[in-house]
Amino acid sequence: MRGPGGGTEDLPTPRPGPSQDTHDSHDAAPGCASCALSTGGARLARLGLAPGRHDHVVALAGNPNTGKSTVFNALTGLRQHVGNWSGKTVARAEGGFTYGGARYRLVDLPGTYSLLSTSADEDVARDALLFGQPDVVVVVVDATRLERNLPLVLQIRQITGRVVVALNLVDEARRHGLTVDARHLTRELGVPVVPMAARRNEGIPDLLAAIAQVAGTEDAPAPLRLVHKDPALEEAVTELAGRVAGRFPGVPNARWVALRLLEGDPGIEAAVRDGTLGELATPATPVERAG
Ligand SMILES: Nc1nc2c(ncn2[C@@H]2O[C@H](COP(=O)(O)OP(=O)(O)OP(=O)(O)O)[C@@H](O)[C@H]2O)c(=O)[nH]1
Ligand SMILES: [Mg+2]
Repeated sequence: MRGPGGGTEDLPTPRPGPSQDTHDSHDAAPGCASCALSTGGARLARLGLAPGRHDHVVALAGNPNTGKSTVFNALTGLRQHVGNWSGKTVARAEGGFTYGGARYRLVDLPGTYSLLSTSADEDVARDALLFGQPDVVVVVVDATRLERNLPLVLQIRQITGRVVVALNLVDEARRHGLTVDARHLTRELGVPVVPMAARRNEGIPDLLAAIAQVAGTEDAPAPLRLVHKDPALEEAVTELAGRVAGRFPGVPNARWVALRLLEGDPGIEAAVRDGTLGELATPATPVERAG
C-alpha cells in the first residue's frame, strides 16, 4: 500500500505541512461552542467540554499520529494537543457535540498499536476500549500506512461490531499516488469506512453520518471471532472465559481476558489477582444518560 515517498516502516515520518506547530490554524478546528456546521440534512453543533448528559459515548482510537485529536477538535471545537510526532495525547480527553438531535460525549484516547499493550498511555486506550463500553469506536487510520494500522482495527473488531473506520490522511495518500478502495474495505471489515482529510475538514459530514448510524442501530455486526483451530485451545479459552465471567460479573470481553491469561499477559494477570479487573468494568467517568 505504500507509495513512493512513504516513510519507514517503524518510525512515523513527520508530515509535510504548513508548520510543526502544535496549534496552527490548520490543525485546530475553530474553537467555538456555538459554531454549527451543516452536514447535509443534520447539523453539527460543537459543545466544547463534554456535556453532563448525553445519549451516546464515542471513543476515538487508532495508532499514534493518525489524526485522532484533529478529528476530536473538529467535532468538539476544543483544542487538544495536535502535532507532528507520536505520543502527544497521554490521557483521555473528553468533549461533546450534538448531531441529528442527539448529544454525544467524545473521548480522545492516546495512540496505541495494539490492545496487547505495554505502556501506560496505551493502557488508557486499551482499558477504555475493552471495558468502557463506548457506543461507537471510531478507529482513525492512516491511509498511507494501512498495513501498519489494520492490525489494531482487526483487534477492535474482535471486541465490538460498533466500529467506524475513519480512513484519514487521504490527502497525503493522494500525494503519494495511493488510492484506498474504501468500499472494498467496508465489505471486508463489515463496518463503515469513511475516507477523510480531517485537517481540511474533508469527510467530516460522512463521518458524522456513520457515527449516528452506528450509535442508533440495535443491530450492529457481531464482533469478529477468532476461530482457534486447536480444539484444546478453544476448550481452554471457553472454560477460562466462563470462570472470568463468574468471578467478575459484568466484565465485558471475558473471552479476551481469558486469551490474555493463557498468553501470560502480566498486566491482566495482576488485575485478576488483585481484583482490579472488576473495577475496570465500571467506566472511569460515571455515565449519565440523557433522556
Ligand atoms: N495532511 C494531513 N495531515 C493531518 C490530517 N489529520 C491530521 N493531520 C496531521 O497529523 C498530525 C497528527 O495529528 P494528531 O491529531 O495530533 O494525531 P493523533 O492521532 O491525535 O496523535 P497522538 O495523540 O500522538 O496519537 C498533525 O500534524 C496533524 O495536523 C489530514 O487529514 N491530512
Ligand atoms: Mg492525539
